[in-house]
Amino acid sequence: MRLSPETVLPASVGRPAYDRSAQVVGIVHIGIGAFHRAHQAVYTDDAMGAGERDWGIVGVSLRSGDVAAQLGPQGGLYTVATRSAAGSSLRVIGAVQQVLVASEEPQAVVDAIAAPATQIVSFTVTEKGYLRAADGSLDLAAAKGSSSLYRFVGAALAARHAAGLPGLTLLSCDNLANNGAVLRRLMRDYLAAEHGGLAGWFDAQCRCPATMIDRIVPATTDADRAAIEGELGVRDEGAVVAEGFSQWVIEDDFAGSRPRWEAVGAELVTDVAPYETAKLRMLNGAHSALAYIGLGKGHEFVHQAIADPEIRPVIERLMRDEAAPTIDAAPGQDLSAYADALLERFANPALHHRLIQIAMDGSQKIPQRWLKTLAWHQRRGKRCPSIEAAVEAWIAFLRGGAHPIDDPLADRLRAAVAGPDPMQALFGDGGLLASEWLPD
Ligand code: CS2
Repeated sequence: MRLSPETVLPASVGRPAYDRSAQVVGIVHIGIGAFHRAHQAVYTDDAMGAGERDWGIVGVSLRSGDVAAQLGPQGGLYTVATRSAAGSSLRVIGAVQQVLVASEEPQAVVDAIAAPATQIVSFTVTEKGYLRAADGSLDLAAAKGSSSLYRFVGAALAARHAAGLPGLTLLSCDNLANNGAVLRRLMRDYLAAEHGGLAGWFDAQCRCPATMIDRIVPATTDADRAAIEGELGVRDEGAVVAEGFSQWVIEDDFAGSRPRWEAVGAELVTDVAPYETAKLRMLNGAHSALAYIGLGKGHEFVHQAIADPEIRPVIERLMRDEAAPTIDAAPGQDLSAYADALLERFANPALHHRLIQIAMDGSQKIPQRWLKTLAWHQRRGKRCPSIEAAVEAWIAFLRGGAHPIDDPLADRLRAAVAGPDPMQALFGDGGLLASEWLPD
């Protein structure tokens, strides 16, 4: 038996506190992976539970049909299992109404974004999904490709413009520095190239707020699905597993209306930068260091690596002495308390967060996680022993052959580390990664 709207759930399991069938779709989300389902969709479910109306979500997968196959037969329902040392709790989320697979039904994706009731298009397409060239500009050839977010959004914006409909808010929820401004620039460049007259309308009618999104969401395993089935009494192929902690900081700059996410825990602010920078350089920077150093020492999970007495001090130093001084904290933002909280979150033994999952796409993650910090200190004549150790561990990982390299630049990375000067080939002038940091 599969989870469905007819399932009678055990009393202990949370469920939508609103009439799902009465909600119109207001959000199209591109990249409906586990992270969206455990984060933004939960806030939106809470907002509708608190009385907000018509913020149903249409999820889009750009390539794979997996999530559509998981959620389609379940009427869009899925479970979020929250896990901590103290125990686990389950909650069924109802915000997602439908999942479309862009490669199979491209026009349906364009129609969903162009629908008059749609106000927001949000994105979790990972760093590489923005299709940037090494210098950060739009890779136009890739952006014209069949699985490019720009193609679908561009066609839908053109349809809205032609129909005299208002613009949209494009909400990037990915771990990029200045994610809103980056998306705005790339989208604008795409429109200028492909939909000539639309760039001016886009500037006037659309908004791209910055966001900082945070919740640790390991990939769901078969063992997770089996455990959740045991508790739920039915099979949920779309279940996701997450830590209890969740944070969402959003720049309050929307084109039309938006759910009152601030009523359910999100922070709507004028400047996201201090939160985003702290998260990228401290949390994500530490994560990537844990991944490469931890894998090098034979660990499998984050909680094991952070418990290693040789690794933990390296990570503490990376966060407190290397990353934190580079951040202009917002009033009331306590970076030392943030580091304490991160160490506790990494140590969560109930969350089996694989280091190899974090090690993926290093070329896309490392610039905003490590290189900005390295450059900041280099400008002041200082070194960062922890991040430098992490860079060495990444190079060893790329050379090692013990793990497959899952990265859009995999072949070029392998060639770079096989050559005589990997540091120069990776980070030096004309190197593979856009870098303000020049190794000695
Ligand atoms: C992780 C992130 O896989 C990774 O690269 O660092 O997914 C991290 O778990 C999230 O950003 C936490 O919010």
